Amino acid sequence: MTDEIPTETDTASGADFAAGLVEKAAVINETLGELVDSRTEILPHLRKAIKYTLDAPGKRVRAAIVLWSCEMVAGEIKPAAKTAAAAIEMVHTYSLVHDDLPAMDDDDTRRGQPTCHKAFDEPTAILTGDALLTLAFEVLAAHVEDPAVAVRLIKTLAKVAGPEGMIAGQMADLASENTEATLGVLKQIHMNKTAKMFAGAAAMGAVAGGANDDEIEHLLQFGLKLGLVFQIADDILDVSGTTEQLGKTAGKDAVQGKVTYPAVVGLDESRSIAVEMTDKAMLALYIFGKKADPLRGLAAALLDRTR
Ligand code: GRG
Repeated sequence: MTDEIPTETDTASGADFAAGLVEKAAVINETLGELVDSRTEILPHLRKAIKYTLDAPGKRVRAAIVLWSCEMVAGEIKPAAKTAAAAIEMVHTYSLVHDDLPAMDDDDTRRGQPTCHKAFDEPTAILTGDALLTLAFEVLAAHVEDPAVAVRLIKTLAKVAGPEGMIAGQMADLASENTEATLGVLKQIHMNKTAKMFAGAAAMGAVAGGANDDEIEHLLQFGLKLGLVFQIADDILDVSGTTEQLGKTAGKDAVQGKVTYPAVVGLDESRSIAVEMTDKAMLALYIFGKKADPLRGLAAALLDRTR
């Protein structure tokens, strides 16, 4: 271990990061395919909808963080990390399917294709989300060999995705539409809605890799900061990106009166806050030294992402 704080030149290049993400996404897609295919009693219509949503080209960022985090602490991707990566991708995908429903954000496009309720119907989309959410916890219970690791992974995922995490954020996000939220309230919403899932991903990878409590805590802090940057970038892209580029409807936040960073502090200040948060994310990695370079590359790339 080293207490040296790496400089920008120590981080992986954008090309390294992109190649790393492609490699991780292949592992995640294969694991997701195996896990769903091995559940032979899923009815054909539901299976079709599950595969439709899971096979769509999501970026797999949260799942990749699980794998990078495990690789960093253990020197390899442990089987438990593959299961954990698939589980968090299932929970994330469920949240997108439900978020797109008419009762929530009412969207037609997701991951570059018609949303689940448009391609199928609303009851199927509700049940697809329910199925992905429950399957995530079943695979962790069934496939993680060490029961203590399985319980810790289940607890972490439930905490960050549940009523004190993503669901709290979604609830507050809906309640804040067309209100004048302060920066503090906005940060709280983004922390819960988005950042905690990133923190959970980083912590789950660490748990799967056998990290100690101090390492897990640093990775949780890294994930929180990174997740906030990811959401600020999302808010900025909603203003500056196109629907084709994003694979989802651009410009919706303003139409729906969403509380976002650009709406509250403007585009320039949003970018400054994202840069500052990225620095804080990098700082949380200092205890890992050079081994954290892939996560540093990820943090640098998320700051400048275009989709
Ligand atoms: C419905 C319980 C429930 C929660 C919904 C995820 C979410 C909470 C809402 C979706 C809308 C939104 C802007 C959420 C913030 C998190 C976010 C930016 C999600 C999109 O994640 P990406 O860009 O998506 O990683 P892909 O498709 O690449 O996986």
